Amino acid sequence: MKRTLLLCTLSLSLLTGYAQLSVNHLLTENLKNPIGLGETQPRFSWQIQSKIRNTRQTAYEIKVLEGKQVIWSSGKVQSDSSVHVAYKGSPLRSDTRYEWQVKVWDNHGKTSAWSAPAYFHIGLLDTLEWKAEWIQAAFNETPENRPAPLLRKEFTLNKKVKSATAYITSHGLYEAYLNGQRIGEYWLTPGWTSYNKRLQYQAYDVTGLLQNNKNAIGVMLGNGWYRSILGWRNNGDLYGNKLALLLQINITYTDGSKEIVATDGTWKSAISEILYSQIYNGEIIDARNKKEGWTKSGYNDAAWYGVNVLKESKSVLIATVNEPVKKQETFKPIKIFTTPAGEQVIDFGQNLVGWVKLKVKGKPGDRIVLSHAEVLDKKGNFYIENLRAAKAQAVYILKGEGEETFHPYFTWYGFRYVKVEGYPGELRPENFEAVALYSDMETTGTFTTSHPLINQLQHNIQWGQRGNFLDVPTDCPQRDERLGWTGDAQAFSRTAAFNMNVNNFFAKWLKDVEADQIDGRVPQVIPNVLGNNANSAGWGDAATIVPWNMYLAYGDKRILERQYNSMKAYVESIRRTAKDDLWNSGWHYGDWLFYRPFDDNDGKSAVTDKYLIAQCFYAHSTQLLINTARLLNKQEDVAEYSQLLDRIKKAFNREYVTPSGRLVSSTQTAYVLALQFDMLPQELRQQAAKRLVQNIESYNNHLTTGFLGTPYLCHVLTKFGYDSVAYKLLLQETYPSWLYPVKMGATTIWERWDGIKPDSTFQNPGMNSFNHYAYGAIGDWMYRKMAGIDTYEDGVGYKHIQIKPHVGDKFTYVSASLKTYYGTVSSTWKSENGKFILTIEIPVNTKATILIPAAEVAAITESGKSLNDVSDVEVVGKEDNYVVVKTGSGLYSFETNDITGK
Ligand code: RAM
Repeated sequence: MKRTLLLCTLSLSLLTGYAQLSVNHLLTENLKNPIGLGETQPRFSWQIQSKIRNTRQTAYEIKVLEGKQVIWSSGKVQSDSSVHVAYKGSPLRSDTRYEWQVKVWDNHGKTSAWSAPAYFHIGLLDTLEWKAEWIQAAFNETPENRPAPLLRKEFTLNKKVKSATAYITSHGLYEAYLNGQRIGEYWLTPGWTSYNKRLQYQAYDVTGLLQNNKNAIGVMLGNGWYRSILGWRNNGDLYGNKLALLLQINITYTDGSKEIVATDGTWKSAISEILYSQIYNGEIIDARNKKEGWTKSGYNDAAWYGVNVLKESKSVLIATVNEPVKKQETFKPIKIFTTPAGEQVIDFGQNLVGWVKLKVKGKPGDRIVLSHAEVLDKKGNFYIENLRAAKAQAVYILKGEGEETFHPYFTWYGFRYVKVEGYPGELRPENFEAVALYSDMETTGTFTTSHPLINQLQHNIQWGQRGNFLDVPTDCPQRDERLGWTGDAQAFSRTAAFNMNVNNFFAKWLKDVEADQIDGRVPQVIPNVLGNNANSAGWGDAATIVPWNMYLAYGDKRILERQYNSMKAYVESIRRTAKDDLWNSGWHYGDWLFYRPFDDNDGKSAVTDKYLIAQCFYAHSTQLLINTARLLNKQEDVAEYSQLLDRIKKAFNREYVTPSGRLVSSTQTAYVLALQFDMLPQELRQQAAKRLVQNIESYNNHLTTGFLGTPYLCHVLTKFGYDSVAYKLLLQETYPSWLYPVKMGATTIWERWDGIKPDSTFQNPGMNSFNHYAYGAIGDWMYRKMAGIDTYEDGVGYKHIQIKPHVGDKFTYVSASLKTYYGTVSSTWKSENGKFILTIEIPVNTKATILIPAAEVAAITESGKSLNDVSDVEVVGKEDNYVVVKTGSGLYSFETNDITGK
């Protein structure tokens, strides 16, 4: 009796638990509890949990508190918005922490409790609030001898501290300590922006690091992007030739009084153990020069140098928008071996970006040299030719007192293998660890299938992203390059937004795109350190494509509002050069690194006319500008650019298309771009798609596209009903293909389709990165078409989700998930014993249109019930080989006969 009662109560509470509505995962400006925001109207997002299907928010209420006092209440707002809801209260104050909570009402008549509080902290909104002065170490340097400076200061606090925030930035990179403890977990701060125009500061809550009475702060500076050599013309000091620090700690005492500790002329400076630091070449650290205890109080700095105070405007200072770089995965050696050439090499099993931390015991002055490589050559020797001029070394000189630990501070390497020279004693795995560094973005996507090679491809795409999202989107993280190439960024941006939350990462970078535009033209790398300001088609278009992709993926309209001028200026800059609406001048990269066999005696090179490409991108950017103008209610621009677009397409057809619909370049990229960007009149599209397929077949089902055609290749095939051809390309294992590098042992995406040739020799070392993301752009098709997860434009950011799997007959299952701002969307399809099972997860407060590959409604069940009997799934009709249904949130499992041909 008692037991039954207990069981009853249990199941009752479970039941009520199920019925509960709750809110969590609160974000401010897309970040969890951010410190130092620069926004005056930060936007809030939250997620809602309910086990009841078809749950929508009908109303919300937000309250913002300062301490215990509510400073803004939205009141109950009848709305289904739960993402990017802007603060509308009285002005927020600098250097202040606020908490916020939200509660929601749903369409089932339920009300949630108030969420647990989240907080955000506003940084220094006005440059006048910077009391700190820029300081520089006062010791002399020569261009050959530029050791990293240390800067320190002791101070006394006589009252009890309630809260304290440190605001820090630098010319160069900084690493700061308070009372012997590292401030924060970020690396390579303040990150990379177009420093002369925009310099980020970071804010840290240092309340817990301060001590009663005596305190000491110490900061080390490194050359970083500020004055390392960047580009390949031996250009250093691109932003200035002296490192400097700007730091202040804003302290509030428990009695309400305030104090600021800041950089000024009273600080001291010294030479650190980092004798040399360059991004490309690496670092030299001499532990004998370590100043033990320099970040603690009581250290004797009598022999230290003073500092120079720099008079410089602080108007370029901005708050940090994106997630700074952090240490991420770590790797232990999978193999330590001697190469045929006699080198001692460690294999970490993964091509990654970061550095190696090592432990060692030795004699004073022992010198260890670590060299970094991505690959071994044909014979198994350490291969560094593709690093070009980058030395990519870490040199450690031992102090010789017990066990010592070394790692670099202000540089990074792209590597899988490390050659070790001069290490005293045997190389043991426990003494070496590789640490991956990248911007601390949330991992949002998963993608797995029944096909191991495709899973490895996905792994490689993710690692291509991890290795190249180091504060700015870069290309080659290993050689003397590491630049923010715009073309690569736009090509990969949509894939990137599946794997990780790149919303703020790109929001920040796009501001640098705008800052570096010249008369609207977009330089080829951002920040622009090459000084090249010519528009190259497909590169400059990052200015329109990336904001639009961020809008689609995250529903972030503010990015479009803020980039509108930049987008428009870019289109206008092309318009100014175009003649009769044709963009047929200037230098262009074209379909970079397309298929080009060395012995091209039968015309197999896939050369696409560069101006044909340019015209396609001109149209595409204009289209995105029109879309944006429409959203932002700029009707005049909509009209103006719609007419322009019409003329651009007409000019394209006049110049590049024969009357029967053949393009002057008979390449895959030409047809792909023309079809993807709707360049051809409706009646010529299907035949063009057919020509594309014929072209692919003429290469025996191989792709021949470069950076610009590749992202859209499979999309175009799918759009025109050629899924099976798209799958053939995807699964192609011989060069050129996505799986060829996988078969050759790649752990990342390569810059070239044949970085390593079938005979194990290398492509031209002048340009052969093994960690590049451009060709990884196939990831977008894998998520959107194979797994079928997409967002509709009438509900961007996955407010209105599409699930439409395109089933490939070589797969028995494909499973993908995506953490959206609303919650997790997932789609898994399985083909099992003649049955097709589609399992789907749709987050609360979104709706979904699901296309189930099935011949008829009657053949489908959902969670075991005939679909016709499921009241909360609305059958809409049929579309091609799909039954179309509409649902709201919840878990759904559809089953039907397998009509997919397996
Ligand atoms: C090389 C790289 C880079 C590309 C440029 C044009 O530097 O391949 O990714 O954008 O060329």
